[in-house]
Amino acid sequence: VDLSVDLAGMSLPNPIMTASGCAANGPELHRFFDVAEIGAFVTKSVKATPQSGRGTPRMAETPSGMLNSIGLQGPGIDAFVSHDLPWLASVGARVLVSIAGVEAAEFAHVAQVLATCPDRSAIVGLEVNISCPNVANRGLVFACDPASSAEVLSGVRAVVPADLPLFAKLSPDVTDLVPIARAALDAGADGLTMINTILGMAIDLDRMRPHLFGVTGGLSGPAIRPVAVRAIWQVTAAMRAGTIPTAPIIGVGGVRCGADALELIAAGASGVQVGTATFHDPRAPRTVLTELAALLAERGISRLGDLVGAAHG
Ligand code: RRO
Repeated sequence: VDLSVDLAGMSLPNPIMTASGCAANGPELHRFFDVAEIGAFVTKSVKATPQSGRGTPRMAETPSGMLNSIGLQGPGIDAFVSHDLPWLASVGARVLVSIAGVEAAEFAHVAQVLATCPDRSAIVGLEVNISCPNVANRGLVFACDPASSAEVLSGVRAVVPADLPLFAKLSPDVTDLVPIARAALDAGADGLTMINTILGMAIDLDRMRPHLFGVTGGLSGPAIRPVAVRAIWQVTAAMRAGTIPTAPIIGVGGVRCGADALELIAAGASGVQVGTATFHDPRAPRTVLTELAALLAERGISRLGDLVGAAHG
């Protein structure tokens, strides 16, 4: 089975990736499987300066998924390019670097440093995280507003070479993703990643207080897979109808097994990220890859591309 994919110039041996934030920047996961075996490694979103994130508790398990209010903890771009990225390059990983910021200029700064750093050749693309539910741009998640989405994407596009693919990571917290997708693509995104976590919260009945220090957090895991399917379907349908430009979609949301990955592919995704499942089983991304290959073989499909968007008929 030929699992190779070309996502807006990102040439990958297979479509499976980690999901941003769920496997830090690699070494922990590499103890469980060779991170160069999956299509790409997606980093925790990196911003301009080091940040310790929000107060604790900032993770909560619910019966239907995981809630987080990490608040963009990370080493900052300088430590990322001097420490984290060289390690990923040394093990042969293809790196999709997730970038973030509190304003458009911060995203552009981080992108510019990456575009000119010594390990640039290990970077296959940038995932522009405009959808963190725990980082508000004047009270608004960038990806819930077309103009804010466009401002970030055009700022990043202006400082990176045309051959560095940009994927805009979108939020599920809007009923219609099409205007946001259009704004991001028109402003210079080459593809879309859907979806980030859904804004939620939980209450600790013993303390009679919100579970998370930050009150609200992002919900992930199996509960949100139908929301990811809806988002991917909605944007793919608009691309097929010609109302927005055609571009590759990376699907993410509650994928635990090969069949889950295939569902996102059938909705229109040509890449698939595995996130929350990694907390239960660190080998999850590698297992999803094996299961997806077996499913395609069972169905007599020789090329993955034949199933992308297949459910649209
Ligand atoms: O760090 C976080 O709190 C976080 C981010 Br940047 C994100 O994009 N999605 C999420 O659920 N948490």
